[in-house]
Amino acid sequence: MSNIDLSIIIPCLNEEETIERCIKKCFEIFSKLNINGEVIIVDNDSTDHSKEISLAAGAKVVDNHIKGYGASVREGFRHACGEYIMFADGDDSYDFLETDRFWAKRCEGKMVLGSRFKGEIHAGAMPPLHRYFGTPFLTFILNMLFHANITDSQSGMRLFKKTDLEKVKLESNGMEFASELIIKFSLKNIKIIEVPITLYKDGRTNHKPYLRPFRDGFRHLFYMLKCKFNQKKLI
Ligand SMILES: Nc1nc2c(ncn2[C@@H]2O[C@H](COP(=O)(O)OP(=O)(O)O)[C@@H](O)[C@H]2O)c(=O)[nH]1
Ligand SMILES: [Mg+2]
Repeated sequence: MSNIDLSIIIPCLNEEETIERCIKKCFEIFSKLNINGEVIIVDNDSTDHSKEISLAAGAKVVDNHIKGYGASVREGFRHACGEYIMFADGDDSYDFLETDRFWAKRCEGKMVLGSRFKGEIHAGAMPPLHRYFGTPFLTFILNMLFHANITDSQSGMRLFKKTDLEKVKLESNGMEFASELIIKFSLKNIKIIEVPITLYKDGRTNHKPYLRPFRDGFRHLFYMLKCKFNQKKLI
């Protein structure tokens, strides 16, 4: 058995400007909580210095050659040794020092989901289209179809027990992975509890977000409908 309490997974594609700051915050929160933690950076053939910076900052680096946010987080799961697993973005938009809120609520049979809508969204952190339409709309549909009873289905900061993760079979490679995890946990009666979190404007200056609102919005929607039609097979 591993003696790691918490594995933090960070999917990373060319985040050399922000990844070190994220990793440092993870180690800071491990020592504040007095737990054994590991940080796993899942890199998708970054062409900048993300990998070298991550290794120097003390993280484990995993190479993933299947492109996509979902594919990368799932690859991180395969390498995680902790009793609990958390993941969040590497663009410094989520604050890893808020991990204590998740840790305080950790529990077998529950996922702790960070809700930006119950917390604070800083100016410029989320485009108005996502904030006032896309995320509330996808959350509404997901709640309606799967009774998840949440406020932020697209939140990228989540914590759960590794043994709960082992109960679900995941398949998404793209951003629709965010919906897939909520759907599959809900179908297994793993309750989702929310904690308020803060969303900051990301720390990047050299590239735009990877999320493409229309393409990814439709992928979420189609994926939810696909799961609803196949619900019996997924339980
Ligand atoms: N490894 C890997 N990471 C990715 C990929 N796409 C996005 N990411 C990472 O996933 C996180 C979220 O991406 P981001 O562009 O901030 O999405 P948004 O904030 O939802 O618009 C960041 O840490 C990205 O570096 C990918 O294809 N591969
Ligand atoms: Mg981002």
